[in-house]
Amino acid sequence: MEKRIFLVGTAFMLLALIGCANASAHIYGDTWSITKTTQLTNNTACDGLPVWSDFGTGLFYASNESGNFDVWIRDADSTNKIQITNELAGEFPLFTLLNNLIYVSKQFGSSNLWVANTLWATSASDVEKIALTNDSYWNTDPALIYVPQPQIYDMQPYDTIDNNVPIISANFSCSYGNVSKVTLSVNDSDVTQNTTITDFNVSYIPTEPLNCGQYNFTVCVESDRYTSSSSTRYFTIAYITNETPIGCLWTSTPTIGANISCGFGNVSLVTISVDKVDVTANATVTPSYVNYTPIIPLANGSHNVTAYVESTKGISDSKNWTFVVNPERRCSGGGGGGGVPETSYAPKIIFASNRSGNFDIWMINPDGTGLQQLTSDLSNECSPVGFGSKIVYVSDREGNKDIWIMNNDGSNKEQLTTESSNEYSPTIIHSKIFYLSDHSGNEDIWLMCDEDTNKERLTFSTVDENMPSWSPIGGIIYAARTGVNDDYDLWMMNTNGTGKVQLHACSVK
Ligand SMILES: [Ca+2]
Ligand SMILES: [Ca+2]
Ligand SMILES: [Ca+2]
Ligand SMILES: [Ca+2]
Repeated sequence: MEKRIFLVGTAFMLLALIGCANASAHIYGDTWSITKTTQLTNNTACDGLPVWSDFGTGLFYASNESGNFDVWIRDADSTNKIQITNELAGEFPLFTLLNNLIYVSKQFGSSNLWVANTLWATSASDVEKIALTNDSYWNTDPALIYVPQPQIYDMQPYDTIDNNVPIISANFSCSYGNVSKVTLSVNDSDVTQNTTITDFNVSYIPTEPLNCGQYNFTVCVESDRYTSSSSTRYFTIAYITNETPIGCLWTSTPTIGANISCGFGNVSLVTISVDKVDVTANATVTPSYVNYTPIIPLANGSHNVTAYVESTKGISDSKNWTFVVNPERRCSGGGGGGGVPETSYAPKIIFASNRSGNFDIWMINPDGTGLQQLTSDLSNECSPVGFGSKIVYVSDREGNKDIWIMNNDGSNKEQLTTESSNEYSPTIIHSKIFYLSDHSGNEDIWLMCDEDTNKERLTFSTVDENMPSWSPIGGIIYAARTGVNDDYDLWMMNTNGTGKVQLHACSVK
C-alpha cells in the first residue's frame, strides 16, 4: 500500500509537470504530443500525487514539508500555496468533485476517506472536512460513479388555468432502487398527508379552493438506494387571460380587452378601466370576453388597463397591463415556455473496505450519508472504478485476482478475465478499461477491447509496467521499472500501445 502511494506520487508528479505546460490546450486524444515541461515545486520535501482542482485553476498535491504528509494546493502557475490538512496522519489527495477534494488519511494500520470543501480555503483551519469513513479498517481505492436519480415528469398544472380546485400531480420513475419516499408541497407548505400516492404518481386536490394568483409546487422523490430528486413547477390561476393590446401599437383606437372565464362558480361581475376611468358601460361583456374600443383616439404614449372579474363563489381576479400608442415606432414582446426534466445523475463514491472481515466494495454519498455494501463474498473485492452505469473491480474469488464487472447496485456480477495469473488495478481511460496483469511473469498493461474475450497486451518488456493514466496531452502515461530496485521512469504511449517514449529519468529510493 505504502509503496503504491509512493510510486503513484512520483509518477503523477511528472504528469503534473507535463500537464501544466498544456493546461490551456487540454487535448484529450488517443495519441499524444508534447511541447515543454515546467517544474512546479522545487524543495527538499517530497511532493507528489498532484490532482487538478475543478476547472484546472489549482493543483492539489501531497507534501511532507510540515513533517508528515498533508494535502496542499497551489495555483496552476505554482504561486500561492495553501495547506489543506494539518493532522498528524498522512493525507493524500485523490480526486475532486464540485470544489470538494476527496482524500485519504492514512495512519498506522488503517486508512479513512475524507471530503474537504476547499472552495473558499485560505488555510487548513477554514476547510470544512467530512469523514466518509471513520474506523480502524482499511478504507481505500475510492472512485467516482454517477447513478440515475429518480425522474419526476409530467407535473401538472404548469401554465395558466382558471380552476381554483386543480389536480396537482406528477409522475415519477426510479431506475436505481425503489421509491421509498414521496413528498409534495404547494407554495412551500407540505401537503403530502393529503395526497394520493401510487407506484408512479402523486396527486393532490386542494382541500380549500385556491385564490387566483401564482403558485409553485415541489415534488421530491427518494430511492431506497439513497438518491433523490426534486422538481418545482409554477402555475397561475387566473380568470383574465390573453390581455390585449400589449407592446407598441400603430393604431390609436385599439381593441382593448381580455378573455374571461371562471372555473369555480360563474362569472358574476366584470369591469374594465382604461387609464383609471371605468369604461365598462361602453364595453362588450360576454361570459368569455370583455372588449372595449375607445371612442376618441388615444393620445400617443403609455396607457394602462385594469380588468376585474368576480365569481358567484366570491373569488376574484384582477389584472393590469400597459401598452404604448406610438405610430412611428414598432417594438416587440417576449414569450416563455416549459419543459420536461431530463434524467439527472447523482455522484456516489465507491471504495474498498475490509470492515466486514474481508475486502468488499462499498458505496457512499459524497456527504457521508447512504452507505451501502455492494459485494459480500468471503473473497477480497477492491479497486472499484465507475464505467458508465457499471462498476469494474478486482476480485480474488476464483483463487487469483481477476477483473470483474457489476451493475451500479451490486447486481449481475460478471467475470471479465479468467487467466490463472493476476489481473488487477483497472483504470478507465478514454472510455476503455486498462488493467495490469502478471501473465507474462512480470507486470504489464493490458487493454480490454470488449467485455468478452478480446484483450490486448500493450507492454512487452521484461520489467514491470504499471500505473497507466489519462494524459492531458493525449495517449496514456505509465511507469516502467527500467532501473534497479524501485527506479521507475515515466513513459507515454498511444492507447493502442504504439509510440512508446520515455519522458524523463528519475530515481526513487
Ligand atoms: Ca498530515
Ligand atoms: Ca469480499
Ligand atoms: Ca486471473
Ligand atoms: Ca512488462
